[in-house]
Parts: sequence; C-alpha cells; structure tokens
Amino acid sequence: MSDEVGFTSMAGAKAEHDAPTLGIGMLGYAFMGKAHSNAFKKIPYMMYPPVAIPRLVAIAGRNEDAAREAAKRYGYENVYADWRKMLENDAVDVFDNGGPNDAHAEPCIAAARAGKHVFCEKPLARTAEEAKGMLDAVQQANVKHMVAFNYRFVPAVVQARKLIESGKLGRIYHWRATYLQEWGMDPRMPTSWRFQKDVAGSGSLGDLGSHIIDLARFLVGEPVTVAAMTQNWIAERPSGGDPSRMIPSDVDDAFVAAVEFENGALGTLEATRFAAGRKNYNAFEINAENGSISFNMERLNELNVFWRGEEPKETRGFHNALISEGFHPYWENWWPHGHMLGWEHSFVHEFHHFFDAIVNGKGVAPYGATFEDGYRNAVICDAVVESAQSGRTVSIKY
Ligand code: SOE
Repeated sequence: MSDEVGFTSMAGAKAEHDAPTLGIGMLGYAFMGKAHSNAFKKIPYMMYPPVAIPRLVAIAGRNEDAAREAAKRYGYENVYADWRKMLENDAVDVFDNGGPNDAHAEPCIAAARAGKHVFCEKPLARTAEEAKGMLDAVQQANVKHMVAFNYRFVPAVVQARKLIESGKLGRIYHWRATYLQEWGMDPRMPTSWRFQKDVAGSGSLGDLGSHIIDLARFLVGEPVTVAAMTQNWIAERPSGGDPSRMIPSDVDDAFVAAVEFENGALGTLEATRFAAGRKNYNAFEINAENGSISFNMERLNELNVFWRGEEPKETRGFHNALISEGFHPYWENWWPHGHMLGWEHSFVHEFHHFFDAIVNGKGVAPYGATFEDGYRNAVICDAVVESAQSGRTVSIKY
C-alpha cells in the first residue's frame, strides 16, 4: 500500500477506504457556517473510518462576497448568491441550513422537494405552524431530516441519557435547566436579527430556550403543561450601520417557565441574554430516585453526580466525574482520557450521526433530533409565549 493515502483537498477527498461521498450544499457562512464546515472537514479523519466523506460542493448566502470568502476559507467548490440555484446542483445530496430563522422554512421545504436530505439549525422555525409545514414537506419527500440540537451530542449529555435509559438513576422527580448568556445587556450594542421578531420569531426563548427544551425532552420526557413569564428590558437598539437610527427589539430578553412532564416530573426552564458573567452557561440538573446528575456547558467534559447510598455516609456528596474515558460516548474517536473536547466536537458527532442515517438507512431519532422534534419544540415555545401573554398555565398539544 503506497504511503499516499489519496487525500487531496477535502473538497475532492479521495479517501483510501470506500466510504461514499455526500455532497453538501451549505446555506449561510457566519457562526454556524463556520461550526458546520469545521465539522465536515474533521469527520473523514477523526470519525475514522467515516460512514461518509462530506464533499463541500457549494455554499450560498445573500452576500456573495462573504460567501465567496467562506468558500475559499473552507474549500467549497461552488458559490451561489441564490440558494435556489444551489438546489439545482445535482451534486448536492444534503442541504444544510445555517441561515437566520426567517430563512429556515422556504429553503428547507424546497430542498426536500428537490430530494435533498435536510439539516436545519435550531430553532427549526419561528412558530409551530411554520415548523409543521417543514415537517410535512420532509415526510412527504421521504428524505432524512435533522435539527441542530447539538448539545445532544456532547459526550457527557449522552452519558446522562444512558444512565437514565439504563434505569440506574431511577424515577425522575425534577428537571432544572438554565441557559444563561450576557451578550444582550449593552443597550449601545448594535442590534442583530436575533432581536427582531419577524426574523427570529422570539429572543432568548427560541435561541437558548429551545436548547434546554430539547434537552428536557431528550432526557426527561414530554412536557404536558407550562406556566411562563417573559421580559424585555431593551425595547430598541441602534442599527449596525447608523447608531443614531434605533430599531425596535420586539423579542424576549429572558423567559422563565415551570413545566410538568407526562411522567409526573416537575421542571423549571430559564434563559436570558442578561446574566452578567455567564458566557454560554447551558446547565441542567436532574434529581431522581437514586441520585442526581448536573451538567454545565462551560465544563462540558464533566458530570457532577450524587448517588444515594453509594459512599460511606461520612463522605457522601456530589462529586465531579470526568467524562473522557475511551468507553464514554464518542471518546473512542478522540484522545486519551483527560485530553478535553470542546463545543465544536458536538457538531462533528452530530453530522456523523446524520450521515450514518443517510448512507446506512438508520433512524436519526432517538439520539438525533428530527423535524418532528423541531416541531414539538416549536409547539412548546409557542406555549411559553401564550402562557406569558395570558398569565395562565398552557397545555402542550402536538
Ligand atoms: C446564541 O448566541 C448561540 O449562538 C446559540 O444560537 C447557539 O445555538 C448556542 O449553541 C450558542 O449561543
């Protein structure tokens, strides 16, 4: 066997093994374009042997210069200003929507109708109604579909799920989740689409709350009622181009919710962009029959656990478990224990899971979030808004 393993550029990778190639058509080139492209390039050599080799066929975006720059940076073969043209490219097998929330529905529906498998950033849509249209389209087209609830693919979170599935944790009594960031606090900060309801659909709720709602469904089960409040502390923000021009910020800056689950567990949800000092504090705690588990994204390789009756009573208490052994989820692909993973690796795991479903006919669910999960998430988000507006507890009906 020659030393040459046959890799050229990732765009045209000819790997030594015979994994099929999947052509990627990426919509969006900003934060998620970067996180997704990074994952596509790592998969062939880190999830080795990969189930598929992502071929970076095309990237599309409204700002063609920015899209062209991203194509050069990540190695996409083609650039489109119009995603519709990209969907006409037969080399695109997978449409990946990393655009803003108002650009999720139409392109994903069109991609499904064009026979592409569809991956969409969270939240799936701005409302449950919009999400339902997307779910119907992918089901009618019989294509694989996935929503980027990437925290399902953090090894420690998967380990928490396995401890629950195995019955080791026992009956769950409480779910307690907060997603705290601080970046929205400065009234002088130029606005962005994340503060405009017609683009984003909601503020902290859809952007951050959707993650902890998804984790609640992934780890505890289906919510049946919510009682919520929302708050907006900055009603208008300066436009990026002209600071003297103020733009309404008509979304929630924060929300809190009390939740009852189908299995009788009680929960709380909280998300904000006004938690000074919190950077990406996506944290949850589960209190159950046999103990408790807590996770914090800012220390994502650890689970803080308490097991009832396990240790001598003199030293019984919470302790940190380092989730980095070779037997822990996904760790066989990476490093020796203690050599930590990061936020970006959740996207590597997430896309490899999606590609496995596509090439090997496996289900995206239950470990990956499908458009059904995205739709149910949107229903719960709508219920939070309805409860906050009405002051009443709202039942969740899919
Ligand atoms: C919000 O700033 C944000 O970028 C979310 O949109 C992402 O989903 C989250 O992973 C990090 O924070």
